[in-house]
Amino acid sequence: MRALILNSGLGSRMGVLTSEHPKCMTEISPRETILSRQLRLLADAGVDEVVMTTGLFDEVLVNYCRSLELPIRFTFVKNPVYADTNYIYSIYCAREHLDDDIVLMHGDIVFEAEVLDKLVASPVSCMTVSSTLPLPEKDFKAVVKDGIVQKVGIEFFDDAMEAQALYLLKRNDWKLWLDKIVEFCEAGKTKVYAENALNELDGKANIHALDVQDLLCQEIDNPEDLANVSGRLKEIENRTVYMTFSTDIIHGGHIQIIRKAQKLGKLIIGVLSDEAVANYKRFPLVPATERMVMFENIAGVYKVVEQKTLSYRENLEKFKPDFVVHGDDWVTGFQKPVRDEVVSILAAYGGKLVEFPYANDQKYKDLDNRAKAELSLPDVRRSRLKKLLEMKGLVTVMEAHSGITGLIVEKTCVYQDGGTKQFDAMWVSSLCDSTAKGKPDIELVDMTSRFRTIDDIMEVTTKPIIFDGDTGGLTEHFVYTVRSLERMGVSMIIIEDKTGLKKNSLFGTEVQQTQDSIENFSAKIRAGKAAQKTPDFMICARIESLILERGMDDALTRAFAFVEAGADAIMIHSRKKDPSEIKEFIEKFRAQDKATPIVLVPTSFNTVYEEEWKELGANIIIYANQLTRTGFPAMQNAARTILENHRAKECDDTCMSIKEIINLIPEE
Ligand code: SPV
Ligand code: MG
Repeated sequence: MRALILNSGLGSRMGVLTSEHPKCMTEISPRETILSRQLRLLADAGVDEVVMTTGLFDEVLVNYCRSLELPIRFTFVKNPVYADTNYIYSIYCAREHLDDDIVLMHGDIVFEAEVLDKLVASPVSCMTVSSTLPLPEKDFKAVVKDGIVQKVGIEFFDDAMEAQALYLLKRNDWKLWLDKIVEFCEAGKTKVYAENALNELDGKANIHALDVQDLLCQEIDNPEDLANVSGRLKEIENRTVYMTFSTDIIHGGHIQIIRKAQKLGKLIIGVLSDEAVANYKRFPLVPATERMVMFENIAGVYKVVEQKTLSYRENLEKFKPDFVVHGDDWVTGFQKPVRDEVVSILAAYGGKLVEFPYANDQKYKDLDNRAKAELSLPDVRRSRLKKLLEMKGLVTVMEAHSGITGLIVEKTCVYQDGGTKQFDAMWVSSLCDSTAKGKPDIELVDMTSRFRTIDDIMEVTTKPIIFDGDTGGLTEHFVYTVRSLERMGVSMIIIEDKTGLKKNSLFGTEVQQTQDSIENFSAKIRAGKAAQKTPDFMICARIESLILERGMDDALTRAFAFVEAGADAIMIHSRKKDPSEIKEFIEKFRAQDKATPIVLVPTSFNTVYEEEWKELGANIIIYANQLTRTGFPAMQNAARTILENHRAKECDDTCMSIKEIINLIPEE
């Protein structure tokens, strides 16, 4: 596709403005002339070849075009008799260069980018018309029948629409018109409009009316037109456009949509905060501050701001952009509530949502998968728990004891109030790991087997892992456990201050359990801290004083001693339904220690909401066994139902469909 721009005219109605250069070089804004704007928009629309007819001041014009340094190849054709002919003859002079689809425009037309984009995207030949503007007395009007332009001229008023000499002409349609132009010129009819030749075709050139309504598309004939258009341009150039990005890599698809958005106005980019990204898709590989810098350095981006939540509300109310741009992928699915909110906020102040087709390109998906794969590497995974704690203050953790339960924790996501929520990390529980193996929770399942479970989970997930290390075993063994876990990419081990044959804490005092001495346990923590190789790995000391009914003071004394010994976090446990003792512990601990993370396993005391725990000063909430406790009853029920019914049909309704299983476990 190439453009044909007609610039042979004298532009005499512009007065002194055209005394030294052709009309197309008239300034319409502090930075642009009619022509430089046309050429820039053509280049942006992908038109890289321009045939330009010239006349008076042709040298000035040629030099000017070259000085613009646009990615456009020019062919200049001078109409030698420009003063005595109309542009029909200029086209005739240029005819050898026009065997292509053509964007034809007069050199004095100013239009906004959307008009040209619509024109260039049209699958059929078309002429820009407006159904909303009044019919001009002396300018072009198009007679339109069934959407097809029949006649163009200043004399038609019936069935006519305001029209501008801005066309897209598909090669075959254009050939019909061009042949007529040649016929006219060779018969000496050179002082008429090229449209007079078109009118002889009576609509056979198949030029459709492209209704651009109130979009700017206007010729400049005189100084009044110039003032009017310059005013419109100022208003257009002050329009703002808002887009949100959560990506940590910028690829061609992003640049494409940014370029489209920039055509609508000054582009403000909202970079989604780390916390919002972590909740909404996955932990960001690049922090928000750096992602903002990335976008600031894209040419033509007007402003970059942080968007704290998935909801656009705060930034839309602050910046009141004229447009919000998004891919059309959020029309359905989990982002729909966010979109609905955007639509209603825009409606309140007259903004507009513009949706472009989503670039569902495999190569971009592969890029994202590569980034995701990086999150599962040991170093990257290990360090993320600390980062999440810093970022969110409260981290939620769900139990996983196998690849499939790991995947459930990895992928389960809920959409609430225009936001998203997913678990931050996984807990490899001794109770659930033992139960899955049909063994009691008494440190019977050995470390090799526990590591195997971690490996199964790690192979299919990316989220950080907290490992239930029971008592940690002998100090001499514990140091090796620390190093092995660290090497694997586990983020934290929690060890409890008990010795001898460990029993699950939820038995409480019903079974014989021995609490370790503060000295011994502190020594174990110290040895573990000395053994680890990276600053990322965390050792959490779990205090069993409340479980074993040794009192609050004992719990607190131990907590402070273990922090002193180097513990990176404290877990306080209780098996009471009433959360009071846990709340009391947090309050008393926080009175002296504001920083050390507090870990809770609210299995028994399960009535408190996460937000309240956060306010009280807790930092990690572990849902320690709910997948195990819901999964196995469902299995027992299925087994019983089949036995009772002597067939599987009755249990079918309670089964996950094969399709769901397949989706849960994708093939790589
Ligand atoms: C586990 O999940 O194995 C735990 C937490 O240690 S609890 O069962 O509450 O002791
Ligand atoms: Mg345990």
